[in-house]
Amino acid sequence: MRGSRKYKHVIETPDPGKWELPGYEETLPISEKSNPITRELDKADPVQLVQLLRDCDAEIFQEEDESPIHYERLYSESTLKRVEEVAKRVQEILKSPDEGLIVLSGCGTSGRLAMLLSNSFNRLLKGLHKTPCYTYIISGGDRSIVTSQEAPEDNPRLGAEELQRVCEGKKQVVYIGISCGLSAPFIAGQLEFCMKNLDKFLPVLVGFNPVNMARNESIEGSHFTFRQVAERMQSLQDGQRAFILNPAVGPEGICGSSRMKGGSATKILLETLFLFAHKAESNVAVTEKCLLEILRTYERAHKVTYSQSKKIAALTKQCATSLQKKGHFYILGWGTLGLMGIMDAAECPPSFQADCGDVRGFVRGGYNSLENKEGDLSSAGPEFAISHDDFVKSVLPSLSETDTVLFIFTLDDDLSEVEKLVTQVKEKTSNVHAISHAIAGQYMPTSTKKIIPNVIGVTWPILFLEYEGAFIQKFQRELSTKWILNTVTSGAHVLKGKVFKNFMVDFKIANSKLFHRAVSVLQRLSGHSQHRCTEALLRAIYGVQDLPDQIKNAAITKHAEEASSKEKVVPTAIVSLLRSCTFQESRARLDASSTVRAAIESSLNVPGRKRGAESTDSGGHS
Ligand code: F1P
Repeated sequence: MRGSRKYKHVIETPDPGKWELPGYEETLPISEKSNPITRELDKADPVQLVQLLRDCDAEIFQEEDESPIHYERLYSESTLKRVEEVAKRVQEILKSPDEGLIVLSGCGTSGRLAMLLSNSFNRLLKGLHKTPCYTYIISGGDRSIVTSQEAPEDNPRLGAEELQRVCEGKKQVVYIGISCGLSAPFIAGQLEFCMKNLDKFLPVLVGFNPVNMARNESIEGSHFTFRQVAERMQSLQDGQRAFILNPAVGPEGICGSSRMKGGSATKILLETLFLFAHKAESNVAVTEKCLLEILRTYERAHKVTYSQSKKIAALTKQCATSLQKKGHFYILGWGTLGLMGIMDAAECPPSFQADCGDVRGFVRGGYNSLENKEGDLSSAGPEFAISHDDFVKSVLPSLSETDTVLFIFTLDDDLSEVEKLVTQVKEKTSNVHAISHAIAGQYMPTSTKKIIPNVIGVTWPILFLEYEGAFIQKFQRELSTKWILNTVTSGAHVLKGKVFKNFMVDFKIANSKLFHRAVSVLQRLSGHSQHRCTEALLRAIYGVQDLPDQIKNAAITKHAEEASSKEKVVPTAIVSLLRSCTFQESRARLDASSTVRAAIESSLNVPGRKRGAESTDSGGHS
């Protein structure tokens, strides 16, 4: 395939994976398939783990091929063309910022990225003495930036109301709804609202599944499914009244974890689109070549980042050691790199049932630096304390040798401040690491080098670009940091036994998408029917062996509400299915086992159990 590549690539993208072949986990959308690259992720050592996740990330840049099912990709002509079309519409807003607005909206990681991007491009405009015209919406409001609030994701009405509120008084709105899995009801509600008001709104959907794989379960409190909404948008696309940007980027390294590739691809795709729009607005002649040049800087970021694989592996191992010893992993960042730490930490509880204190992110300047709409939220609870001062006040006194602290900065940040904080931390723990971003020719001062024992030094080539060049550099650093952190925290939880093969097996069922994912994982691991797996899951959620009709017939959001405060729900259901035992016995076995993974492994090896069920292809978006 490589010979037929149209574009000159910066990195070697993997050959097309088995996931693209007809019949591979056929009933599942790409975003929920298990990636063949990471099938043995749970048996990998830290070095292999980083290599496997690196290869998964490289798939983002893979080109469309000529296999029987060929998916549209980031570099496909059709994708690039649509990016250009949307960029033109963004330019119209940039020309009359008082009347227009560009709204980015998403749930969870997608919403956090919506904030990051809207702030970045407003800053870019302010630097040119122009009026900021970007804004963001995150389901659950600004609290969801720092912590995971998954339930509002299920509410299409909330989404539509919030969009209407944000756009009041505006004449033209480019609305960009991000849902990596083409699945969030909150976003479906907003798209539906836009399509009812096409004179004012241009709806744009961003995600990483083809439309025929969009979620097709009915949405509570509405008459449409996500797929129906996406199909209507598709029919409006010919007349350029709506757009869908949905290149395939391959399944996640950890099945369904859209914070990883989904989040990275969102950042790459939308930053490229906006940079392109801004370039054109400044009357620079823009061509497809321009788009490709921007995309290539991201490919270069992949190469530069993973050239540090050995050190990333060492940090992953250290983070895992801390978590295994019931210690903590603290991430202290400067500027938007601090936000990358907060974003990463926020996803550990829902993905791995981590305690919200296990991995925590802090940013210099706290909420002032985040520039979130609702301002200082630190009074909302201890987990909302996110400044370095908060760290010094509330964490430092109890910091110990079991904890690991990671500092993330650029060599342009105030290094005396970094050194001061490192010195304080070193009095409590020797496990101090750093990610330091430099531009070629910049060197870390000896005083800093001396006090930080383990530094992942990422050096970026100088970009001879005009004003936007500085932003591209910032975007590269953010993405690189995101890749490292996703790898480190996901990898550490794999090493902690929270993943079986490449399936999350101990995640929080906090909304309907996650409920369906749980049933699908149960089917794939046990080989049992959807009905039997759903019942096993309900027993684990409600803690009853005989399920009354009242439970069986309750809405999925009710199950999610009940499950969100419970522990080990998914593992209990898995072990009970594998051993055909009660949920109580299953729970007791899990409690006696060293890790969730070990309990599942030993249950699979029970004598007399039907082998091979774990490879059964079933479940998915109905
Ligand atoms: C939204 C999201 C993810 C998060 C988790 C739950 O997904 O909140 O960001 O990592 O998996 O769902 P999506 O709507 O962007 O697919």
